[in-house]
Amino acid sequence: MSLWPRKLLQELRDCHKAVVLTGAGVSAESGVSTFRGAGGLWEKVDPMKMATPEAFSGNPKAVWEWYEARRRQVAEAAPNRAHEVIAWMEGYFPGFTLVTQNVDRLHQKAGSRWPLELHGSLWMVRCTGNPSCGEWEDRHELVNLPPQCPQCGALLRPGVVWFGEGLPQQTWDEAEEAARACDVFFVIGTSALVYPAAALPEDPLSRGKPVIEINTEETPLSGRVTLSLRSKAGEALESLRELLLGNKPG
Ligand code: BV8
Ligand code: ZN
Repeated sequence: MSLWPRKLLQELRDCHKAVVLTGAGVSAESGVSTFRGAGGLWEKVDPMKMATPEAFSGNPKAVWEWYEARRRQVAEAAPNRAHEVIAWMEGYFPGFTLVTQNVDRLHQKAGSRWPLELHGSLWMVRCTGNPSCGEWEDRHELVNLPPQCPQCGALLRPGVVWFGEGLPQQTWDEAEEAARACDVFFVIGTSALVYPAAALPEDPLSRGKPVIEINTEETPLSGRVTLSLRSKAGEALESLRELLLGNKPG
């Protein structure tokens, strides 16, 4: 019995503009820690003590050490089947937008060309100087923590969006625009608790468009979407690709 109803498969084959919103659950099968749930990052660390501007200004070294540990974990990680199928979807659907809350850049490693990174990236650093020297990609091991800006000597901070901080405006605007224009919306591997990202499915839901959730657990969205698959992202997406390519009867 297929996870994917035949009628929905036909709608997907006829779809013009697809949007995929991903969360940490998509990277779980790559060995990258999620935030909530068993073994999640927030089990060991209070987010308000590590993922806020106040936490950083209060103890920049501790915050940097936490982010460095995550950078190291991610640097060893390889994209998994979920990332690969999502990269494949970019070429399958005539219009496709990937919106991610993830900061690990595994989507890019799997070949996704333009993920909208709502919460920034572990590989970006930003000068806290006033005025700031800007933000840039930094992929090497940061030795002396907290690192200093090579231009002005001010502290560098991780280029991620912390609680209480606004999302990058243009990235958010593009994500909202894609959600408003899509005719199918996938929500994959997110607890759908963090706003404003968690609000993105509202528009396609209000327009009666198919909203498909893939998650190993129930979320606040599960009872409201067209289809909520209780499955690992890699498995469900691999079976979807096979069905859309016609390898298996739907
Ligand atoms: C904003 C940093 C306004 C980067 C993150 C009180 C104080 C301050 C703010 C607020 C407040 N109350 C509410 C808010 C708003 C707040 C918010 O939503 N809080 C929630 C918790 C209530 N939002 C904000 O603060 C945002 N900014 O509102 O600013 C503003 C506006 C303009 C100008 C100024 C200010 C900022 C939000 C971004 C916060 N930064 N992280 C980092 O360190 O990584 S959030 C953090 O949670 C991560 O970034 C992550 O992206 C995000 C969401 O988590 P998920 O990705 O969903 O991961 P999670 O572990 O939760 O879930 C994984 C799921 O996968 C689970 O459901 C699991 O079942 C599933 N799963 C597991 N394995 C698999 C699987 N599914 C499929 N397959 C598997 N194999
Ligand atoms: Zn600087």
